[in-house]
Amino acid sequence: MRVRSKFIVVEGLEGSGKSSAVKKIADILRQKYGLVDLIITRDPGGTLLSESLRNLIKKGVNDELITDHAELLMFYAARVQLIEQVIKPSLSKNIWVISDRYDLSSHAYQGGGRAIDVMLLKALRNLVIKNFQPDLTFYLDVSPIVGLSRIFIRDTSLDRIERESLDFFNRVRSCYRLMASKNHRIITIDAHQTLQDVHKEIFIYLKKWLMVQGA
Ligand code: Z5A
Repeated sequence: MRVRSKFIVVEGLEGSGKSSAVKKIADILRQKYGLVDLIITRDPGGTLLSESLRNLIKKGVNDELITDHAELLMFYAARVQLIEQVIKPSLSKNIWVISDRYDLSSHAYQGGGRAIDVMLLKALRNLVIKNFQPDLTFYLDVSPIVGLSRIFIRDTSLDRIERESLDFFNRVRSCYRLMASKNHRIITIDAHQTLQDVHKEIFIYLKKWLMVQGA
């Protein structure tokens, strides 16, 4: 591919189909565009430290309450490590990066869900990641009831965040939708459709976007 490497992110509530969308995007880039230099990663995760933080965040430590601010800082610690150790070095070697979640998740879950002050989130983002943003984000929009029921069918043991209330996930979703409506680099896909239709929409948009990029 002649186009310089890009950073593409998939966002959404649990059960929105992010993981399969990430794989689909990679398949499209490899099979239809012959791209070989491509990695898939996830946030939180993608490095040893970030994967350890991911475990801590999801499982907690015994019964100790994790405060909202401690949780937020763990997400940013995991993210900065992923950016500096994996994402930026890959892009600089012209390797494309596709990530399951990124910074928008903190705004939706910690800002929307936990109601952490937006000024604090912005300050942290400016301090830690500055202007480093994805070239393109697909936001898979699904209602919490549909998303969580898909997850529950897959696995009946829920992690610390998945055990939050429906109100929490409704706030997360509202925040995602609001932010997607304000940013032209975030493409909303209706994830209530069949997986096949979701993937078809992703393909159509990606194809158009790549053409604009000169592919
Ligand atoms: N979090 C945060 O709070 N702040 C942050 O800054 C960041 C994250 C970065 C990460 O956990 C948790 O951290 C997450 C947000 C929070 N917490 N919660 N709750 P995770 O990575 O383990 O969880 P996840 O990101 O939500 O992944 P997931 O549960 O695997 O969801 P998914 O990737 O969207 O789902 P999937 O594996 O693609 O699909 C799930 C199932 O649904 C599967 O059986 C599919 O076949 C089915 N599915 C998906 N789409 C469809 C459609 N369209 N039709 C029918 N069935 C479908």
